[in-house]
Amino acid sequence: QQVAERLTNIRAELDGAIAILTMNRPKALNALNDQTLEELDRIFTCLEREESILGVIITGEGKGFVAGADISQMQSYKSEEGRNYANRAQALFNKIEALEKPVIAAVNGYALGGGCELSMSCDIRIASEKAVFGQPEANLGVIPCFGGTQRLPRLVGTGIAKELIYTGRQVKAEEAKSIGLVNKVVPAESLLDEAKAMLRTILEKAPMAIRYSKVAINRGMDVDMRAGLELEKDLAAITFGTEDKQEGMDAFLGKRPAVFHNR
Ligand code: CO8
Repeated sequence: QQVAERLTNIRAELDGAIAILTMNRPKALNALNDQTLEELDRIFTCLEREESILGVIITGEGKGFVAGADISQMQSYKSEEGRNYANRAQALFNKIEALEKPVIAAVNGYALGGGCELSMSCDIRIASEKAVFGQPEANLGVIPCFGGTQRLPRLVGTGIAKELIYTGRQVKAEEAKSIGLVNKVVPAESLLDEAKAMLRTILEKAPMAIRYSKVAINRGMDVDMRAGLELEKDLAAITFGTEDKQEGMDAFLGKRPAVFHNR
């Protein structure tokens, strides 16, 4: 609550156990300036600690989700400042990706450059029909460096990632879905409801099963198959030791709904 009150570029609201973060600097299509990065960082530090918040949705106000890093701020940067900026944003996006709670990007409009990269640090992307994705950095003489050269090929494959990064071509929602960049395309007016509905479905499951699935998938993408399978085994063993595992299996066999307690 205290964090939410001190924000200027992001609106943070609670809907039950779901935190809804709305990027809210519509005059600049929610471009990521220093202040916005700092606010996102503060929010995610809080989300890591706050046990009553179980899932997160990130969306944008106006016609932008996030139209990238703030170009007016970067205009004067030279090599070292560019590296520092990339370093800072990468650390933040890693933190978002590593949050042990499900995070959905509800992409309402332009998700370009750092905005596309922000959406890719979330677990799942739901796009409104108005959403537009792209990595236009080459137009500006730089490369995607908030994780785009790494996360985009992991999501869509190297061939399409290279095409999008080399050409800077913008991709509308339906095409983004066809290449695997987004999970689902929905009408603009139902975007937030759809994101909440998917998150609620996830939150009905055993929380530790979701958390360890996320850890297994994310860490698994960074290591070879053998190491990933070892990790999967270890995390599975942890879930087999939980009360929620017993509840889930007892409930199935007892033909009743499970009630999970995150234990
Ligand atoms: N940064 C700063 N301001 C922006 C940005 C941005 N990324 N995007 C839009 N704005 C501003 C515009 O300047 C404009 O401001 P003003 O009203 O004061 O002129 C306002 O938002 C509205 O934008 P437009 O008038 O351009 O709106 P349109 O509907 O005509 O166009 C577009 C929308 C197509 C989204 C267009 O605004 C655009 O192309 N924006 C830039 C997109 C872009 O290139 N993003 C990538 C930035 S680079 C990045 O994210 C990664 C950086 C990696 C390097 C970092 C290391 C240093």
